[in-house]
Amino acid sequence: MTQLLLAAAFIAGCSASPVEEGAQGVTTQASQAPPAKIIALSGGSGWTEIPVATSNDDGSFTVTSNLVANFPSYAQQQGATLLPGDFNNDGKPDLALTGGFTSPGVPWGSVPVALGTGPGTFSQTNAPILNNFATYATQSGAKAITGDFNGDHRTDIALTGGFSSPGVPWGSVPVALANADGTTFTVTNAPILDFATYATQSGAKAVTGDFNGDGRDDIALTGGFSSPGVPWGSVPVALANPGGTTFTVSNLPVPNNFGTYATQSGAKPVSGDFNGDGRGDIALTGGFQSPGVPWGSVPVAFANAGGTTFSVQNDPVPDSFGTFATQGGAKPVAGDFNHDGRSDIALTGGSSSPGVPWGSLPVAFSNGNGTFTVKNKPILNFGTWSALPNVQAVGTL
Ligand SMILES: [Ca+2]
Ligand SMILES: [Ca+2]
Ligand SMILES: [Ca+2]
Ligand SMILES: [Ca+2]
Repeated sequence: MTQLLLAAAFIAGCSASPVEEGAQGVTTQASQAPPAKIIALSGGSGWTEIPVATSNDDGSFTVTSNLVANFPSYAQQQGATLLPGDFNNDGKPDLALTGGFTSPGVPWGSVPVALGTGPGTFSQTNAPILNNFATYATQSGAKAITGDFNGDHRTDIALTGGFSSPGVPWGSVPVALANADGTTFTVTNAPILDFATYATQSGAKAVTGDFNGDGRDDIALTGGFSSPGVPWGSVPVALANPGGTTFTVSNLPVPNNFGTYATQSGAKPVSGDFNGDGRGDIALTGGFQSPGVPWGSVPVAFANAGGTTFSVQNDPVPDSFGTFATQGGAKPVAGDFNHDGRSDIALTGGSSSPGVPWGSLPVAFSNGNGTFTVKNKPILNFGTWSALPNVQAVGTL
């Protein structure tokens, strides 16, 4: 299937402009059907398509892979990070890229966006972005995350964890708020002193979610060490203020060793609303309790009212999900894959042994109380594609 993608390169190159402009001219209204829950891939060498796995609600996925002008090649450029969202609020999943370099030392000055046009199809744009946002996205430590920070239902992009120079953390959080077209952004860069420093500490990973349920997405950090060997005992949270450009920061203790689990080898945080109460939560997968011994559970920190404290569950997860999550290349992707209002966790990119990619896609469907029901259905090519070098996977809508 890789060869098919490669063979299509010439077709994409010849037809790029007409396809792109034609698709952009279509202005359909949002479908009333429930939004698809998809996992998209990008970044594979030579790819000219965007592979998409659309959930069928039962743990199986329908896989498509369609040509998209330019975006797949941008995704292969150095530093490019794939981001999910619905940037124009039409109910169709979109993709964006930040952090790339045009050539060594020359950051992009734009944000490539692939707007969803239908099941598994996209229309590519690449509009300039101002105020150094594209440069910030390439600075040391910078990580791009997406969420609707101003609550207008269009996905926005924020950056955390960057250093303005060696040893000097940013003191601000750059935010790119999506404009109505979903392809251009309004950039701000307001101060957020302590939080910006926390985000640069060893091990810190940022996730987004609406932790206080006010309709604006917020940013949380887990996995950090306050000093070598000393895991955080808290979860720093930056709650988005009205307007989505400034944040109110808290840093309150988190119970039941969640802060320690988040620092254990292999642990990866993923955010979603795992109990369907309207507030974002944080789950951890992929960790080892000791060398060679994968977790047999999924720790979940459920946001309490207010969004600054969490209640932690750490219940056993069945069917080897904990082990799968530790296998080479496995990455958790959150989405509501069965449309029950609770976020679930899928694993992509794993290999059962070196050079043997999974032929299935494990999904842990949240039961809402910290436990999960696991499915692991065949998904042949998608498993192979997602395990290829440099491929990034994101879940959206
Ligand atoms: Ca969209
Ligand atoms: Ca927004
Ligand atoms: Ca919020
Ligand atoms: Ca929740």
